[in-house]
Amino acid sequence: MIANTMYKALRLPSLVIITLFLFVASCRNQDPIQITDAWIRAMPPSQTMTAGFLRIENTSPQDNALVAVETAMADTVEMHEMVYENEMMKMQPVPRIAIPAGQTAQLKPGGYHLMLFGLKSQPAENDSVFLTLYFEDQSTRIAKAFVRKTAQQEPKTQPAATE
Ligand SMILES: [Cu+2]
Repeated sequence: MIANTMYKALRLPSLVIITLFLFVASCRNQDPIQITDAWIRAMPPSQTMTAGFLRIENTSPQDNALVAVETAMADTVEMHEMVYENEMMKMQPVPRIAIPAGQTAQLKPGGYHLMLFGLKSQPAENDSVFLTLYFEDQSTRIAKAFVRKTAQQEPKTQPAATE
């Protein structure tokens, strides 16, 4: 009887502690940098370069920026922006792509994008490629990008799926 009462007395606080622990653990697992929709444009075999796109959400209260990208499948990766100059759209390298606190940087056709130069192999459609992303806060992420011919259609009625 005494043992049973003690057991009951112990049980409630330990449940609370476990719940708190799980809550803290789940907060810690939530990466403030969320990368979604990473893809590389499939190119004809004669091409030695291609473009890459992704969405980077910064859920933290600190500003951040993408400062460099690497992949094993290309000699170099540059970050580019599109600018309108002399009545023409042209692209040029940028040293960083800002991701302000609470905002999302969109790398997409017609805007910011990655350029992969010196492809070591020709990525086939539906292959996946790993990109190493370097951020201004000294952190690094690995993103899995799928090889596609065109941007995936944005769902009109539902929010985009997150990984
Ligand atoms: Cu470019």
